[in-house]
Amino acid sequence: TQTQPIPQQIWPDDLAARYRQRGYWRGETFGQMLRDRAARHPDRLAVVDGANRWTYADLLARAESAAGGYLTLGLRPGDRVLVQIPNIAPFFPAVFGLFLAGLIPVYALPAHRQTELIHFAARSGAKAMVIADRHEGFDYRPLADLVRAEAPGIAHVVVIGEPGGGHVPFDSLQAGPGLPQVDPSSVAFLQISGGSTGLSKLIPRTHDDYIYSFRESARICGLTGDSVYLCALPVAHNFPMSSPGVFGALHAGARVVMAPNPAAETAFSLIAREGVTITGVVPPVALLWMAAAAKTPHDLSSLQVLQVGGAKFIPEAAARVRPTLGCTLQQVFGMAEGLVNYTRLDDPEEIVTGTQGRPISPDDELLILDDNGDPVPEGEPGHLLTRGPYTIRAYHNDPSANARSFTPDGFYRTGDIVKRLPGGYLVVQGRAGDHINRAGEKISAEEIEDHLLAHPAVFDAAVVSIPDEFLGERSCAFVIAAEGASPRAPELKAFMRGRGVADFKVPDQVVFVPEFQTTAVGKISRNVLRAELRSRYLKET
Ligand code: J2J
Repeated sequence: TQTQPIPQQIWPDDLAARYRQRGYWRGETFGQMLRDRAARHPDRLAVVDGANRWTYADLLARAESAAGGYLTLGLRPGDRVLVQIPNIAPFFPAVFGLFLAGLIPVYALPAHRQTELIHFAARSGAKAMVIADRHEGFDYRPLADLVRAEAPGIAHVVVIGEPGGGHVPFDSLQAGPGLPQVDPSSVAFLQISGGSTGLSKLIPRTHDDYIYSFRESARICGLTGDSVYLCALPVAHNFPMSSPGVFGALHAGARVVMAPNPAAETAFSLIAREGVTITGVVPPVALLWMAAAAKTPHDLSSLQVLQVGGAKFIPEAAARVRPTLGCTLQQVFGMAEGLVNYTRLDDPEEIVTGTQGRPISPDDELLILDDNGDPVPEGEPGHLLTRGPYTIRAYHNDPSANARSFTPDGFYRTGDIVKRLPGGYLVVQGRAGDHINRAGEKISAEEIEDHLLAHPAVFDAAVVSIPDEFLGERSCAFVIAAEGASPRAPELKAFMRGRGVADFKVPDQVVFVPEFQTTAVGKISRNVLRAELRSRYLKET
């Protein structure tokens, strides 16, 4: 099943017809979008990083070379290609090249390591990888070699920068004889899910649905050809990619500035130098920026909008954005599976600081249900389910996750507990599922438990989220040592790193316990156990 083509039709015919008829899906592909922008304003700057300043015409020319080169390597339209590229300008020719060639990027984060990458490669049936040589002190080429050794479907590793042995230099890719027609209703790429249970799932997004989401986001966020968007979070994240993110900026004919990291010093100097007008960050980054701006004055006069999302931004912090940074706050509550909510730029202060916004589309259908699946009264908290013109109907190649995460009539169970205020504004109250939202990075408790259980000195492990003033939540692993063993926290952390997982998944804290006391009799669910451990920990500290 791994190399099966991606299914074409994801929405039922009647809904697809409605989304087209209402002008949401316009039959445009990523490739056409770039060609059109390059034709309309070839000399306008499209993408800037520390080393490059490329116009829309430059970007198209580089993307066309890449597209031809990928096909010359033997890749065929519909093939999946694992992409692990940090915030550098060549991200754009690399992925637009894939789009133009009808190839399907699978976006990994720079933080992912071999265990995650091998899973993405296997689940997607990837035939190639595109990576950067090094970034922020890490060499991605040996990592790609590890992945290739375990994922034999990967025939080529294309490297931006110095290729190293056995790899294809990105700069050697040459335009070829003809590029395929790409169907706008087909899957354009696979995004990675935050991962609520078990391993991350692959999210199939089509040209039609994704372009709708960022075109409309760009309008809601006031982007024009004069806007300058700073990409401060890792570009492969759905938020900086599409809300409105880098693609929304390019759709609007604006300029994208790539920040190598979200540190205040990095971001502030780019804001001043490039005249950045809008950027998006997670709450801990917003807190750091506010602290840095309060300490030393910086020229942030060009910045009009700071978007904050990915995790809950508390009202007290939200209220400090304008006084400290001098710009409008926009809260963003979104998910890579689809639905995105924004506070609007002209909303009153109490909406902007106290809610996580309202949906993009009039055709976003939202249900807020109690534990029995019945609608809650207006203003009461409940489980959020959604479907609509840019929310997926199924994960790629994952029947058991699909059975859990979608209702028979196609609603996605977000796992979020929200309440809805008059006007359709949502307030996020919490999560039903067992994941840790660590500074916007979603970590599955089950995935981490499975890694810890692989250690011979661990008898049992339960991973829970603990409130953290700065990160929002941090991860805490409760561990029962195996008979006769006495593992230490640093040893277990080093063990997890050695297994090749993203560093943000390594537990922040390890607490050794003799047993998991439970009040319930018999076998209890992991969810109940985690809830008990969490409340016991919070009581004791
Ligand atoms: C509370 N929880 C939030 C918020 C997301 C835009 C913005 C964010 C994401 C994202 C995204 C939250 N307050 N403001 O894809 O396009 C939590 C919810 C949600 C989960 C999705 C976008 N904003 N969350 O964060 O796929 O629990 O997408 O279901 O990484 O993050 O995570 P993810």
